[in-house]
Amino acid sequence: MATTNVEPAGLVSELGLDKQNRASLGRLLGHGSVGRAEEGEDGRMHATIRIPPDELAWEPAILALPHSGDLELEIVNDDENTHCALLPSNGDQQFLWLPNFSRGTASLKLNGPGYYWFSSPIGNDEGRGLTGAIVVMGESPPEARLDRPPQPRP
Ligand SMILES: [Cu+2]
Repeated sequence: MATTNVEPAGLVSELGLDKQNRASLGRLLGHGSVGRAEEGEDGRMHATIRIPPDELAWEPAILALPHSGDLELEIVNDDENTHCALLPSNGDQQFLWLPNFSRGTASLKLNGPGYYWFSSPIGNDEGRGLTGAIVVMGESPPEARLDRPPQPRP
């Protein structure tokens, strides 16, 4: 369930995260690494996100999913402090407590492309950097598209 981390700027560009109206609405989360979820043979996507010691950052801070669907996400807290994870899942949220040197697994369902924020909303974790995004690539399903003429896109 490894997540591949590539040189951030290159992958941000490759995924189309640095241009309006491509994978997302624009450049966000200028700091931190980018990783991709892997497709499992079980039809689910898998990824691991770590909190490295003494950095107050998610690794990766931006997790890209190749398309919408189910994600098995393992979160590892290698820090000497307790953190937590508040994670998105189809309009709902899931919460994991992450005591120091612990790990937890969340099963998330993200059925549409877009940006989904996650964070550790305890203490001042968010203010110190524990915010991240799951970016779901791909187009909206036809039934979710507006019935209107094609719009100009840059
Ligand atoms: Cu797939």
